[in-house]
Amino acid sequence: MNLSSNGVPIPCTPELFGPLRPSADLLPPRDPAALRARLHADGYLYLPGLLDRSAVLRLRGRYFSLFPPGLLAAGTTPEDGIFSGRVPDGLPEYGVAGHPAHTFVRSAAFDRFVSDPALASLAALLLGAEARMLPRRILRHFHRGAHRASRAHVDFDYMDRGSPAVVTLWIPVGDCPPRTGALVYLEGSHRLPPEEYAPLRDITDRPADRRQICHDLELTARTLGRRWLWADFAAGDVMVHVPRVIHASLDTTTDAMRLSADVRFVRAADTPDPRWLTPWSADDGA
Ligand SMILES: O=C(O)CCC(=O)C(=O)O
Repeated sequence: MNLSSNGVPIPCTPELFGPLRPSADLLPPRDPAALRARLHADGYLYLPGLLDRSAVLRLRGRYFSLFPPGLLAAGTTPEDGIFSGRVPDGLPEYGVAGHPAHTFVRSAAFDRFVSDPALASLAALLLGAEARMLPRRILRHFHRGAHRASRAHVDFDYMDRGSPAVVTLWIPVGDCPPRTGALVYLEGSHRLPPEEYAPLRDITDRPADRRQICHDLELTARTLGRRWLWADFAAGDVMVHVPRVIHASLDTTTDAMRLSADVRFVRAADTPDPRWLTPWSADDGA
């Protein structure tokens, strides 16, 4: 399997990659205390099949239906989300006003989907208190050929002006194996002191933005002596992670496009980072 992130190849070897540990067997009513302990031990929870697969695929279809003709391959459906190889002319920049992603995160259908009580009750269980979803919910859509993905980072660096007790839920909106651009987590990295990865920030392809750690995932893994943990995500799966775990995404190289949502919860009584209190726009600078 040829994998890359932001155009930089990363060899698919056992030294650099390992499997994410599934935790769906601990979901309530089975063992809530063990689920919480697992999140703190691993820095993430991989929950295959938490959501209804058909509801996730319907959401995928609704999003891709918003595009003008030409984005989807002939003879395929919006639910398939298969890239034609061409982005229609005249679309605004990704995620800014007028782009379908900007419209979609403000839509009733998206709001209903992320307001699924299963997500809020999971967040409440993990936070140990009533949970509040932050209104800045991000939709990420990547297609093959763009060589664009999320660089290695920790969420904390983007939300350090409010309560640090945050849980992020990453929801693939469609099947998302590594070649479709899956998220990968650096094993045990939530326990690393930030000074340990600070030098990597000088090697990034975006030196002006100190929040990202590095765009080179092989270099990150080798420097920190840890593997990237991966899974063959399917529609219906949910990942949960803590603000200090290093994660990144892989480039999309399949015809199927990568679509995902990330939503975050804090304790209802806590003060959240004010930048996360308004709906996401790709140019909001947060
Ligand atoms: O979906 C991605 O590529 C990045 C998502 C992410 O960083 C997050 O959910 O915290």
